[in-house]
Amino acid sequence: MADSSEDQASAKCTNQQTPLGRLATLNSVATMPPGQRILPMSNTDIVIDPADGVGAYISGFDLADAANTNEVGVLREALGEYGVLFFRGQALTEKQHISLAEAFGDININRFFPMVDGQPKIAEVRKEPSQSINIGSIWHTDHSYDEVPAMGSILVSRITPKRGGDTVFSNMFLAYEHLSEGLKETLLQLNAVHSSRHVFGDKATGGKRFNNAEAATQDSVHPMVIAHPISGKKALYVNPQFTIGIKGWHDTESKPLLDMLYQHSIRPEFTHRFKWHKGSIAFWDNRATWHCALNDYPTETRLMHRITVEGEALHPAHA
Ligand SMILES: O=C(O)CCC(=O)C(=O)O
Ligand SMILES: [Fe+2]
Repeated sequence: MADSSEDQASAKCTNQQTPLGRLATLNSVATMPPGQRILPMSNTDIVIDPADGVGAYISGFDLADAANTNEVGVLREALGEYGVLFFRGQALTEKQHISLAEAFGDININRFFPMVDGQPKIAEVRKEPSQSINIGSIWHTDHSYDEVPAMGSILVSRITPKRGGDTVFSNMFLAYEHLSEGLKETLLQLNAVHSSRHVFGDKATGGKRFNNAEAATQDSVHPMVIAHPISGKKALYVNPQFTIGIKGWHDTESKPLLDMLYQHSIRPEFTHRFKWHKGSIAFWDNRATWHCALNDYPTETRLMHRITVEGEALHPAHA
């Protein structure tokens, strides 16, 4: 999430790289563009409207009620297919936010993030005008430094700047799919090393926002191409923030390949830029996407509440 070391500066997302994606609204959902799916459910109609690049806009579903319905499976399946689900016009209390996350699995209490007062299950992602660095400004997938990375996070907008503060997502299914057959075959054989030390450890340069620097000691190794735990689709699983090298390769060998993959993975056609409004929610799957938070609202406060859901061990994809 945070940090802005020189090496990583090029991995920051900027307004220049990220043209405003299609901003589907409930109105545009009603026009039913091609590709849209309507899944009739017991007491509601969930509409899944695939976004450009990555993700899908979901309507016809009240997230405040998620824990009491049997439709969670539809959303889980959509996560495995589209990587991130965008919602508009939701009004979740903190308690409902927690119940929603618990409907998908156990909550992972992030050891580094500050928490919301009185709500240890909710992490606070805040930037005040007095702070120059924001959280998540370098492309990343959360928790890849853990041996069992978290499945995903549900991010709720609490204070939204009048302008700016969008989040950009990138599609790791498409990133993999659009590599050459030769490189795909090579990557299927490789593992990468991920770490939290340089981001959350005591030598991190990202400011004093995070807790428990002494807990940033763990490195983990994951396949460079995973079989997505829900959909089984092949996804590229390295990221500019937390991946520190290819296992068994010298840095001078792995850096050029990783840099190439990083540039490739943020091609505009693989990305979607989500604009936050009151009531907006994004639920992303860490195994299928990267994200990156724009830092373009210097005089305003932005406050998001994030709950992270536990994941499962990752397995390599096979040819
Ligand atoms: O604030 C955002 O848009 C995303 C921040 C981030 O990287 C995260 O919460 O994991
Ligand atoms: Fe993040």
